[in-house]
Amino acid sequence: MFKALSMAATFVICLAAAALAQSGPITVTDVWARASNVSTGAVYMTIANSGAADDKLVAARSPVANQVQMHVEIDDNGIMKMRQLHAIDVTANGKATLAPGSKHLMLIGLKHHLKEGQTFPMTLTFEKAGKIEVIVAVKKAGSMGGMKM
Ligand SMILES: [Cu+2]
Repeated sequence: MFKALSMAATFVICLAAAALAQSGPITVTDVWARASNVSTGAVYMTIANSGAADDKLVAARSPVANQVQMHVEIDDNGIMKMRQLHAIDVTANGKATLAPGSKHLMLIGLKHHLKEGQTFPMTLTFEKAGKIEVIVAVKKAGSMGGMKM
């Protein structure tokens, strides 16, 4: 009886967590961060918009960092640089892909290192869809370094 109840509770919590990554036509999936042992980190995700109106990500924050900025990596005469964005567009019936070498959310002033296997929460704010809470999974640091501020 007790086991059945706790399993049911776990199931409900999983459903709730999955449902939270959506608001209106906006769905956020594949949210992950690169492991980091320095004061900054990068978060990647896929944002889909199934609606008929354009939307945009206008802000993000997380308890693990003092600040979260929206960045894009650009190739400046062969040197990869990061530029801050004021918003990330998610067009109607389209999607925005945040991935290494392109757009990402930059964690500035990490309060602790990000270790592979950990998770942490992040709040995304969209102009129309409002706030969406996501859980970020920390993955291996990988070999795509060379990020310069
Ligand atoms: Cu960056």
